[in-house]
Amino acid sequence: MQPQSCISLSRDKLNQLPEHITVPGYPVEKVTAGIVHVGVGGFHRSHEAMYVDAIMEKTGDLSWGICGVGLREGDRRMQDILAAQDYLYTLIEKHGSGEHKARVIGAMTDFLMASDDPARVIDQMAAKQTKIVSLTITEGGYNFDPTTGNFIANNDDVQFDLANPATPKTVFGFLTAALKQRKAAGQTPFTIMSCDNIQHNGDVLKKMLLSFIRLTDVTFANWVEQNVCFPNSMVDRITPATVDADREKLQEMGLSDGWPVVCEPFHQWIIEDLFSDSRPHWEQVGAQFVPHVAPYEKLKLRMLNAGHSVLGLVGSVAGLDTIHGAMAEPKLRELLSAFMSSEVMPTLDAVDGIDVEEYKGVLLSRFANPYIKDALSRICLESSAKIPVFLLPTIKDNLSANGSVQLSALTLAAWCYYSDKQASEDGKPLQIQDAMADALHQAASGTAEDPLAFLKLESVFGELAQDRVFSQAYLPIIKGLYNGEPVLDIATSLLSEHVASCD
Ligand code: CS2
Repeated sequence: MQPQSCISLSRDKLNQLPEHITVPGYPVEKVTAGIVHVGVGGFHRSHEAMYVDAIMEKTGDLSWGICGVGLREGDRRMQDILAAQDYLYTLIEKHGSGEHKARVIGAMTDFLMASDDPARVIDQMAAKQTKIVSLTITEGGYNFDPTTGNFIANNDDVQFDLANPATPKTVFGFLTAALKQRKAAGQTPFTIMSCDNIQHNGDVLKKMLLSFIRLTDVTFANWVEQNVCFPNSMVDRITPATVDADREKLQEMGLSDGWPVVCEPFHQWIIEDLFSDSRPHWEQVGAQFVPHVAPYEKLKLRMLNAGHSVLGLVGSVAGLDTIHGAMAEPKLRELLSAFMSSEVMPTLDAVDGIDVEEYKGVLLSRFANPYIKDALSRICLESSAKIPVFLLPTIKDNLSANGSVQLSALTLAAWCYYSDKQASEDGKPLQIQDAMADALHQAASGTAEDPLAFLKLESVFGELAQDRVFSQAYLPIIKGLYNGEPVLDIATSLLSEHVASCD
């Protein structure tokens, strides 16, 4: 039950909210949509939408609001909840000191479910006032084959879109239809901005979209190639899934919000300054526009995201539940720190203005924030799309430079154990939430007969199983795990071997 003094979030109640909840200083009803965003999840709401809210607050230019688009049926709940509260929601920043700061974000103007009315989504993207179409569709949403980097065309939805261009289902179909309208109207195209954790995210998106368009219209693909900008970007803010306790906490603060978003105080956005049309001056609210994003992306994906996967996969097998819980386990914390220093840092490029040691220290304290309560299950979901982006490039670089791959091998072995047993070492069930769940389970379950069976899943690992150096690192680890040696003991012996080899 809602406490009596608790107010339900809506535009007309904004001026009644308690003082400790920050509300937009601009008139939210006057915001218009200059951005269409596909994939309105927690991360979009804690990151890009927060920057949009901040820039509108700072400049009073209200033409940069966001019209959300949901492509999956699973997005409908978000649409229903946001629509019921005039597209407002609360962002709760959880500081390491225990302080919670709540702020209502007024950046969203609307939310369209693509399957309800595909033409409306196309029109919204094609409308002259739309300057940017941005995406957070997860690493798996880009439809690329992780081993070849090519577009996967033999997929039902892609085939549907090729046959039904006016009523598409995929992001590629919508972008194509909207860009065609824009071109036919003789208008400047919108910028297409990926905000997903993929190295060269803009370039990858461009390549995927052009491959899709080329299947039916080479001339139009050439026009898109020459006229549409796809900036690369590095995005960062740890955003765990919202749980009921977050809603209750907000109610105690006097506000009822069906789906607030929680996050850490830290946020970073580094964007390549490459836009087809105008853009918000996000640099005035903390974003950085740079000519080359690649070194920043590489740093973040390999240190933070892969670091998360190390804690997520090894920690889950060890029976732990959360990132901060994993950080409180000294063996895991040490494993993570050694992984970053000895396997990731040697593969990084110099990054302007960033001291990588310091960056690592900040990461370790971000991960240790006990109020974030980031579930390892969130980190482990869709690992088949994450590991090829976050970790395999590091392994590849180390293999070609004679670098160390042992701690990466331990992470892959833990993933194999997880996928095979679907339980932690102490018997707690672990669910595989992954588009490739069956293939992962099937490959991993061959391990007892062939210890390299998991790595032979070529659609994820490419030719890694055939690399002698890697398999020499992996084999004793996987055998140890399957012989009942605890994963954290294996980590400890790898770390002591590592220290001995550095002496
Ligand atoms: C996480 C990311 O999904 C994951 O595995 O590593 O969601 C991570 O929390 C964000 O990229 C932080 O910016």
